[in-house]
Amino acid sequence: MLYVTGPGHGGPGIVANTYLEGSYTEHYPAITQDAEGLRKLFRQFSFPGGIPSHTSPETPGSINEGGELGYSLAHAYGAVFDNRDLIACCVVGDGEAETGTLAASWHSTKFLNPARDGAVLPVLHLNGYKIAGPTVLARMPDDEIESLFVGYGYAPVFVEGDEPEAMHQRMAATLDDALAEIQRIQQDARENGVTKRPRWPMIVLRSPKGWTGPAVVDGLQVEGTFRSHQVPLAELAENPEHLAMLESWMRSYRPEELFDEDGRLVPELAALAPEGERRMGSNPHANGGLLLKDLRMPDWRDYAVDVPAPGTVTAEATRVMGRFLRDIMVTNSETFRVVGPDETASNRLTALFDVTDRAWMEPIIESDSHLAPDGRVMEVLSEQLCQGWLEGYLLTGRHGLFSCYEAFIHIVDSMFNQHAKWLDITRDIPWRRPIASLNYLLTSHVWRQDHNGFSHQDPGFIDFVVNKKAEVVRVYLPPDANTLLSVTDHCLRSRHYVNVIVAGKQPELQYLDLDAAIKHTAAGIGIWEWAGNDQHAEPDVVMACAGDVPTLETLAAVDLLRQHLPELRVRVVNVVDLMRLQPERAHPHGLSDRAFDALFTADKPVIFAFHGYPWLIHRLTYSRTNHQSFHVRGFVEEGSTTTPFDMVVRNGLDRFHLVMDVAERVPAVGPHGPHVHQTMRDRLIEHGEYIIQHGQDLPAVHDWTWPYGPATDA
Ligand SMILES: Cc1ncc(C[n+]2csc(CCOP(=O)(O)OP(=O)(O)O)c2C)c(N)n1
Repeated sequence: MLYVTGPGHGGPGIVANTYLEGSYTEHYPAITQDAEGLRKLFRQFSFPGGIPSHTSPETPGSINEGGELGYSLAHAYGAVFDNRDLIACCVVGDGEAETGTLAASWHSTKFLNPARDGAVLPVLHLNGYKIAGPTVLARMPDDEIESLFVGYGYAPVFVEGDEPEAMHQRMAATLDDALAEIQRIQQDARENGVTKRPRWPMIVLRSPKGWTGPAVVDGLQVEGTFRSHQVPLAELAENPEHLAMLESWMRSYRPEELFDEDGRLVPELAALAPEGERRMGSNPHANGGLLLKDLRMPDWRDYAVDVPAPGTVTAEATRVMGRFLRDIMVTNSETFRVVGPDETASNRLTALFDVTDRAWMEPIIESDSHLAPDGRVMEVLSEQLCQGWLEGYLLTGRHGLFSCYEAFIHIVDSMFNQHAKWLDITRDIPWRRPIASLNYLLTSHVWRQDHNGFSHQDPGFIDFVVNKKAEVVRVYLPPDANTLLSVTDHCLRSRHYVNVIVAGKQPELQYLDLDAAIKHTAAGIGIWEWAGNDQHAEPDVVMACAGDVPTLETLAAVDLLRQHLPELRVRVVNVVDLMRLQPERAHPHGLSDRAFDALFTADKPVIFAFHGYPWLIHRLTYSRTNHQSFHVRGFVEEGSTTTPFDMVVRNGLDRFHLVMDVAERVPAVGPHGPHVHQTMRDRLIEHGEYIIQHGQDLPAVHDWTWPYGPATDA
């Protein structure tokens, strides 16, 4: 049984109980089970260098950081998927229940298979208030609450009152009934097969906020009101009356009956707790790295696309990746899931449906496609729910991938934030074991949204990701299918990171054969010798690129440069691992200044075509020797419903603008500059005329391929 506590300040509940059962002291030996240990436990609470007032990574038995409310129920469900013997009891605060993520999470039962998965027992705690006002749910009458949760598919049972003794008995009996019902549901499904979605039990607990705390403080009612939130008695050092109230409040729990003279819990109470791993603070599911096993991975090389010469054949990178994921799904049929907001097929990971379906416990009708109770692809149109489920799944020791439209991954910015913090903090907690990385595939990206337009165009998630500690974030921009395969393999084997992979799903030119892809992704950044002509001297210009579309535009620009400025020495540098751009002191993947200067030169112009917002490249490279020569082009918020090439034109990332940059900025171009510039300007005008007439890109653009033959001939 896993305990997940959602409400704002439920943290002390789990800290206190893990202390009483002994597991806290095992994790933190300085917090001994005697008066001295008790003192330390109390003193560290909400104190500098101590522990926060909500559950946190330091809390034994917790997989939920309770600071940012809303994720407890999604985490609980994520934890029990494929964990048939696990029950997660999840207390949901009525304030927390107002958040969007929590509101969506109730629907998780539609994806929970009682034969294969464990169960969640939600306890909705209607204590009436959040920080400063009433909660929406608590002011609803019981009949409406009942209708709401029956509508969500639960069988709610109410435990209501304010008399502690009676309430304890009622709660204990209700818990027994709920657990018996869960077992009955599971046994039925496991013995007779899954026929329909069960009506899972849940508990609605109505109790006063600040229950058993000080009733009235300074003439104001506190117990049972919002005033009891967090700190019911303030300024204890200066206010002897408050101090006396605190003492009588604490004494009301009769500690002398609970602890012996040395401050140890009396034996008959200590004996009530379960033993060993059954204790809430010692449950290995709450320290998932203990249970984590490597994925059984097929060899990604077997899925590689044949690339006889760079830039001549096309493939859909994510479709190729889908075949790899399909076989990973087969060999890891209980420990790997793919989540996404209804986009697995749209993102072309369709091969997954050769071996599994979308998880679905609702009725299935004939016209449906790939739905089944035992499906392993988790699709729900709530990015938050996808994220929360996957986090819960990973935190309990399994593996997964979240595939999402690039623009809409922003919906989970804050959840990513919290997860990255969790990873960061747990790196320094010795008893927490590393978990599998959280892997994002961001596709349907900014540069290929021909019909959807501006709403679907935003490459900014990676800007946000790189704010996080370098130790826990990685960003990859594989330019083609083989590099995507290699990056995927790497990410799925990694531990304790957030990996963001940005890759296109449309048919696109392929550049690297298997051998070249292995080398390029291992290095993360490198000169594409076959694309440049600077083999025997310093280049006059470095054409750098990161991302599939910028790589295409850069190579097409290099082709134009070869035609119009054949004397110009051009170097092409491609970046797969964005973190290579940072100095080694800033990120573990960072290049040394020497290595960076060797690639980008100390003083030559660098024209950098980037998938995302240009400022990110400046941010990552600002301290490099040659930074003042970096001219970066990327998405500058010029979104539209237009042709693929027009999108890059509008943002100045196209081949013609890149050549114009060279003409303007590279001294070696000399007097040819204005002429080349004008030729490119004319091409842009032709492009504009053509798309208005034909609604599609010029054949010379659309059908462009790399004309210089196999890599070895370049
Ligand atoms: C997403 C989010 N918004 C706001 C807050 C600030 N906050 C902390 S506690 C709290 C009230 C929580 O109420 P509830 O979930 O009912 O918990 P309880 O009353 O049991 O403390 C709020 C709004 C937060 N922690 N997270």
